Amino acid sequence: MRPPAWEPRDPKRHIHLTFSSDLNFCLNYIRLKKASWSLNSFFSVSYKNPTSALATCFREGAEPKEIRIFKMDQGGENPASFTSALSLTQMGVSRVPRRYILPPLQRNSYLDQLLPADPLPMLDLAALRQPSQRSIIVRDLGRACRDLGFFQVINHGISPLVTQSALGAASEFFDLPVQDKMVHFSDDINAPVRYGTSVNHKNDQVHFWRDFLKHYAHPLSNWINSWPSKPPEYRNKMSKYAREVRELSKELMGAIFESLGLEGDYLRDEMEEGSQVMAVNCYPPCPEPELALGMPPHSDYSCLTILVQDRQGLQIKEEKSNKWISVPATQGALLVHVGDHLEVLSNGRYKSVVHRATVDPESRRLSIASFHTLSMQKKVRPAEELVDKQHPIKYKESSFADFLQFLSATDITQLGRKYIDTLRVLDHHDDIN
Ligand SMILES: O=C(O)CCC(=O)C(=O)O
Repeated sequence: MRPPAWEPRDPKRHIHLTFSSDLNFCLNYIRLKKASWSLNSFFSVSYKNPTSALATCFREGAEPKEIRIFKMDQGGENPASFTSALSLTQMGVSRVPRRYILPPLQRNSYLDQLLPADPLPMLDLAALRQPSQRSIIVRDLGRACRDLGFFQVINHGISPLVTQSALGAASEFFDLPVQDKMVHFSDDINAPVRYGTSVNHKNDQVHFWRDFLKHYAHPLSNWINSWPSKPPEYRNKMSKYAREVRELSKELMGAIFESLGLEGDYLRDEMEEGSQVMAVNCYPPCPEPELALGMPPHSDYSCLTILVQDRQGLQIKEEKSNKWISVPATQGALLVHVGDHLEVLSNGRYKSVVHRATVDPESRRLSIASFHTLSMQKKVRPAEELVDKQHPIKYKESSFADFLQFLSATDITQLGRKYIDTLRVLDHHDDIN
């Protein structure tokens, strides 16, 4: 018999869901273990198919502490495993397991919140298409990118039907049985389609209350066939949104370059060939939202990230006060983050926004973040037009591929591990704090 893929470390405290390529082996192993665990174990198999089992063992009356989902490779070897936040919620945990508990200073506390004096920028993009108003909205866009690195847009051209369908497809995906989602599970952050949890669960010291599906989205024809085939309408609904949000990103980038005084066609071809990655996020109801977060503070690697959500949960950091601002949900609005690559391109005139996702005790939240930057290997560097004696080069060049390398080697959930910090050129004027 092949050795078991995973040995419980402390069967008195731990609960396991086990995936195996060999159903009988898996079930026999658990039955065998059950006796030696000498627990009042309850044992059930939730899902079965010829190649997998999902089993639950727990002491009667005990709180589930840990759930492991296994996926073997095709030969039944190399088990990869993770704990899904959604499975924990579905099991009805009333406390978050220890691995989700943040140090007190990193929790979502009202003491760290800022109620801004002015409402967050909400830009009406209809004005971009009206020659008499364009310069005003371009100026406002520039101001939002400079002051906060964040704004919301309305009249963005994407119909509510398209955004609602995409969020509906996301919801149906997360509602699938575990084995259908596990088809897309991967530990490899370079995988073009990846179902997972937390941020980079292999590296994360503290885990985050999020399950996600990430997939590349441009050129769509290269990737769409590897997107989930279940639920059946997923590809159709998500691709409609992917196409439209990409058009919006190009329109916004054009206007933002204009606000920097760059030529109208600046990097137009490069953005046309650029990359688009979509992160479809699910933040299940969390029994102790004051102890955990859905996403840690981070900035995005992209030039721009456009986010659609079904309810409130995003917080952005106001750098001056070092406090968090909760972004109110506005029907029909899309949220836009300045990412690290735009900070680099603008040579620091615009700042990538640090943000995080909070969780709610009652409601599940869904969001779809669409990340836009140049193609995988293309280096982003400060625009020559924005570099002179008064504004010396502040950043090294970097590509999306460089970011992935950074992410695979770094636990970004630890405070102070920001990609943009690795790109800064240090000189005696530098004021990193
Ligand atoms: O869901 C959110 O509000 C934030 C998502 C996010 O930051 C991300 O996917 O990188």
